[in-house]
Amino acid sequence: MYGNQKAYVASSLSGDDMISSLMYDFAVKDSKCDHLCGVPYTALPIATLLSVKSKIPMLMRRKETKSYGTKKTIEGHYKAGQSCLIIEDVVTSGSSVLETVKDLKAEGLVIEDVIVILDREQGGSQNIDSNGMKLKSLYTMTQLINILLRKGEITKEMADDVRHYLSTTKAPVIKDHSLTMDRIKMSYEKRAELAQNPITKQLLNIMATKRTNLCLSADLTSTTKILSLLENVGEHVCMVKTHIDIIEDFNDDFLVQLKHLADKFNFLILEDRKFADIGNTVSLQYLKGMYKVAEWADMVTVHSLPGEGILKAFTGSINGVSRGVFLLAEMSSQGNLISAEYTKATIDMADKYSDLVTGFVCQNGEHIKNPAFIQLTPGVQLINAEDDFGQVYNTPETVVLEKGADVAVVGRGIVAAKNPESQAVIYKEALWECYVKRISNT
Ligand code: S5P
Repeated sequence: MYGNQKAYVASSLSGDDMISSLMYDFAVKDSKCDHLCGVPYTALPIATLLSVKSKIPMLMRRKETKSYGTKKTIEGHYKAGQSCLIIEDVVTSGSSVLETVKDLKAEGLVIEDVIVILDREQGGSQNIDSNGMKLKSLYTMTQLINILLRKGEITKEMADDVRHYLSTTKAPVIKDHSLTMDRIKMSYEKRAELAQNPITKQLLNIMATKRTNLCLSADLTSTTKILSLLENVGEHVCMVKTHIDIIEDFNDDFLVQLKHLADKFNFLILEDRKFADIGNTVSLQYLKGMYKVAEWADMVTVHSLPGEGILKAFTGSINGVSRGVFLLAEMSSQGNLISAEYTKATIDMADKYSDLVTGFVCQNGEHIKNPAFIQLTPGVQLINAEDDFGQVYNTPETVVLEKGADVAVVGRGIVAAKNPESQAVIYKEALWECYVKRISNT
């Protein structure tokens, strides 16, 4: 039990004042957080007193969004990336805490700790823990019963009844992926503010302004066919993915035209080279050879297989122009040999290179916690299917809502359609609708 409790009980302080003094000494005074936020409504007086005492600015969460004006759910002065400590009076299941956290995380705030006056020990602590935070309680119900029993305020029978009730009545288990994957509830605009790599920032801003999270994989072998496809589809995509080495009539003029279309329609170019050699060779493959990928590709795909050295072959800018890298953390093909450990190690590898790495090519982004990284997911068609070579397709709903894709890659779903432009519109709208649903408060 916390040491000063007795002294405060005996003092002349009362009610909210005494509780806030206890809470201050217990968990606020040494906290390095940028903000405090009380869970509406009953914890608001305590949070307010703690904010005044600690001089840590308070944020307010509206339970009902205003129907007029800014429609903001969080009031206060804050920036994405700042930390916030949650204040609650009583925790049973933790669901109110989690609702508040969800809204704060949607604004890009970082939440690690929740402090509560009383933990009823019915599962709230476990729910908060399994959703990526720590609960610190001033009192547990067991401690409170023992104090009341010792003071003769309740009988032994009553204490046993309450203990029995608490141990047999457990709150439902709550696991919400959007709470552990911070990026999932955040808008692309907000995430752009956090991105360290200028290309990532640019991509997120293009997605937000063009209202599209569709990447076209232009897997055609003739330059004229690719250019005419992009002339029709360019306005609907945020990114075009190329395989430059499958083109049969490659020439330098193609690159000039490709860049012209990228400027005209405001999309970025990803060369899907899947580099996978030692750093020195990759550096030559990237900078030299007939394709001179570094000169025109905003981003490239890179395997993590050779280890960290491969990332040293790239720089965040070439001749003053920003560049980015997508690391392959998973593959969409049936029976591929990538393990869960490999995926996790790939994502961890990027931490030190956040000024270079734009994101990850993967199917399931549960390990991508940092909102500054983009999840790029290929293997997307309007119905679940498979091709003759083991490529597995999931629908827009599955990849965006269930698996966390930020950008979906569609190749043959559009390229092989009778009317690629109208098909691109169908994909664009379906994918955008899923994203809007994902970041909404439902
Ligand atoms: O795991 C992967 C990674 C990539 S980059 N699975 C993939 O399919 N890709 C690429 O995405 C693949 O090389 C192809 O260019 C595109 C998918 O094309 P589609 O025609 O199957 O949609």
